[in-house]
Amino acid sequence: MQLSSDSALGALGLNEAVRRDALALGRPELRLVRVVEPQRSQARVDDGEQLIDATLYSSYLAQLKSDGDALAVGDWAGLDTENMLRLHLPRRGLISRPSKEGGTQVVAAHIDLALLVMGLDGDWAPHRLQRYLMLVRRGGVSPVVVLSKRDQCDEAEQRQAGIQAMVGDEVPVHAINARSAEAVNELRRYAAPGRTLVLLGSSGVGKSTLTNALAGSDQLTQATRAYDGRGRHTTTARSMYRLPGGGCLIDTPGMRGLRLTGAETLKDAGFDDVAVLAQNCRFANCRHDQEPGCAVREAVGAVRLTHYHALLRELERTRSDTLTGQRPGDKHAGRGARGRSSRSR
Ligand SMILES: Nc1nc2c(ncn2[C@@H]2O[C@H](COP(=O)(O)OP(=O)(O)OP(=O)(O)O)[C@@H](O)[C@H]2O)c(=O)[nH]1
Ligand SMILES: [Mg+2]
Ligand SMILES: [Zn+2]
Repeated sequence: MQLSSDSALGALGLNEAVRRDALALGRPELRLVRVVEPQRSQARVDDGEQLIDATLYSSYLAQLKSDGDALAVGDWAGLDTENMLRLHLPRRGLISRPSKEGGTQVVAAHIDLALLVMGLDGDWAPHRLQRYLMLVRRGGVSPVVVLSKRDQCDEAEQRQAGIQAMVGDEVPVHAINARSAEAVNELRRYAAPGRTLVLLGSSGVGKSTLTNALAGSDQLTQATRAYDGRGRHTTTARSMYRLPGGGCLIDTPGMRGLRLTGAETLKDAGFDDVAVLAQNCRFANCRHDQEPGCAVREAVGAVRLTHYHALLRELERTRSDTLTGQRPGDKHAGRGARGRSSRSR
């Protein structure tokens, strides 16, 4: 594949792994481009130097359709001399969600970091944030929590502390007013050449406001925007913007009804420590509830433990046997382990 200059592609978010994939592919007739805004059979792509309106080559489109797949924003793709897209590279850092039809829908590809935005106003729903966390971690993407509308909430600090307790110390949690300059300064640290960020969260939480502030307002005019029923601008397509310091940011439309697939694990939710601690509970089938000699209840804070139990119930409802993967110390591994005994470890 042909690659434009390292600095041009770095500004587009190209990292070493993708670069290697592109070079390993051969195909000297194709140029490496990044998908900025996909449509059904067309896509706006960036080759590092310019934006190009490309068309998906018929056999590539047919292949995608038969796989129940689609080109995604953030995909790295191969463009021929006729501005036809011929393929996309293997996806790393993938955000995908269960679709209504029972398959999966790719939300964004080649993502390094996801900014999970939740409003401190009426949008408040910690269990939903937990779902986003699992979705993101499952795709190999690091999460950062952004609590917006701090100016609309009197108890922002307590709520931020509560969320921090829920997600654990490894996940940064910011409480910001998306319309302030200070928000930009706080979040800008996550941008870097060779890195791609995505904004995820419900409609109206301030994703586009943040995009606007981080990427520069002139870029937002590129986005497909429409008024929703309440006379408000709402994002209708996923699009990618370059950030001034290098790297890029993908703005997405608000997700509705984010469901679990059952394939999520407690590890994805950041509860891998519970399984380890549970090895020291007195009872092998300890639910870490009222049992005497529970090692988890002592070590895990009350807030996190409440979220742990809520999530466990939710995951059990999805009747997944993936959840109960036979990780050492996971005392919930018994159920669902049947039928997988042939799989050696
Ligand atoms: N007061 C206040 N208003 C905010 C904040 N963040 C966003 N808003 C306002 O909330 C409204 C919705 O913001 P958007 O940025 O369009 O929300 P979005 O997340 O992009 O919404 P969708 O595109 O529908 O998914 C706008 O009027 C913003 O100005 C905030 O932190 N404080
Ligand atoms: Mg928006
Ligand atoms: Zn216990």
